[in-house]
Amino acid sequence: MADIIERISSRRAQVGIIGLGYVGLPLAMEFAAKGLRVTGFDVDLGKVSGLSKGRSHIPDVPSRAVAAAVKEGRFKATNRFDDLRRMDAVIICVPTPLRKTKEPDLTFIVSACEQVVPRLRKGQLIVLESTTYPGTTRELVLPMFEAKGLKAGRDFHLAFSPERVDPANRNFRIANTPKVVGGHTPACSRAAQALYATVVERVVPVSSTESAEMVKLLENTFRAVNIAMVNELAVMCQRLGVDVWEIIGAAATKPFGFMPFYPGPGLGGHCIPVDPSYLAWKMKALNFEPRFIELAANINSRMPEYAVERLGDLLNARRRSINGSRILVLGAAYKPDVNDMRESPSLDVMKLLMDRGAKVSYHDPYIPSLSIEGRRLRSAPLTKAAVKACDAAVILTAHKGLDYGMVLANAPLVFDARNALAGRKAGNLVRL
Ligand code: SAJ
Repeated sequence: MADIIERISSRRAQVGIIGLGYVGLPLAMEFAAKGLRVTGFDVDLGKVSGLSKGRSHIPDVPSRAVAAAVKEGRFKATNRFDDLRRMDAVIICVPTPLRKTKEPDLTFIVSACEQVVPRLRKGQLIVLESTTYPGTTRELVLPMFEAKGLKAGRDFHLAFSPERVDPANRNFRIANTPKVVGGHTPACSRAAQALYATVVERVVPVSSTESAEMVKLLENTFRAVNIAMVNELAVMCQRLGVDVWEIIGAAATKPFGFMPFYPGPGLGGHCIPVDPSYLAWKMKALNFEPRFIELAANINSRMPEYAVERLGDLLNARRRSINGSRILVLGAAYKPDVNDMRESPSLDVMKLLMDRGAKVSYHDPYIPSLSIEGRRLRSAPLTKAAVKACDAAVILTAHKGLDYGMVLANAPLVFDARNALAGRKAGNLVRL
């Protein structure tokens, strides 16, 4: 089995990546840039044909990088999973969403593994990157792979390595983000470490696949819980009549023992609102009540309503009601400077406003159109006329580059739920 390490270090290894999304495609490009031949596998024929023509569908991956890798034969995209047989290493980067019941949805992992099983052969290394509950690799993936009689650690290698891709992050890319790796056996760990050492500056081995799975859940539960704490702090500060943004800003001057998080109209994205629920589900199956996770989810999920209640009070103070008011929402994406709306609290806020009879329009340079309960909206140009015509402008996602000063100068009321207008004071400006 040492062969795979030799093939990796001599750059003769072929790397297969299943799932060419915001995790898989950047990873494929990194391996290709380091001289390994990469085959990307995806069930989405649109993605496969676009990539084959050198077109990227991931904002963080320029099309010119894809086109060059395809042209030089370092990367190819396919939906022919039989090619998995030829891979020395296979990395599974498929989504792990939640079902409506808030339970883990492992269908993508299972179908990816079902594609691997008939092609699994001696000498291969299989790595799961999809965020999942501790035990998934050992309890679900391993039996599928060993069912044919091959043994992990002897005939093939199996590892878990959590993805740490942060969309739109200009400072931390794959190469300079340490990569945690947990092998099913020490030999599996060595093989996985050798693989990732070709693309990241620092590989961080941990003792098992469960440890690696749990590291990722700690990272993202840490964020969800701390964001919930400052969201609750925002409600407290409102009751106390103090400015939560001032409080956090001042606390953040503490050079040790503090890390600022900021309140908002809710918690979006496909990681932070989702990952802790995978841990909660596993712990409840072990008869353990994950109180922190559930409390954080409860607080975070109530923030859209809280933001709408606050706006209602502000309009009421101006002798207007939400019903019939023209509300201009700024920012539909789940976080600044991305074009992703998954779990975006902005959508929850817009729906709540519509349910209360508001006439809602929105502006988001990253989101040209969206639909809420079947109602299609297009991003309105952010003009002085549009701002003057609304009864309130509501900042829900603080994209860089928007002219918030123009909004403040022209809107009758600005409800700034993200402190986009930090430091500004005006009679028509109210913060969350
Ligand atoms: N949010 C707040 N207050 C905060 C920080 C975030 O309300 O102080 C909200 C955001 O508006 C967003 C949601 O939380 O709606 C998630 O924001 P995020 O900054 O955590 O962004 P994500 O979802 O892209 O998280 C990713 C994660 N990366 C991976 O899972 C590999 C996370 O682990 C990273 O820490 C995070 O990026 C990051 O640091 O930006």
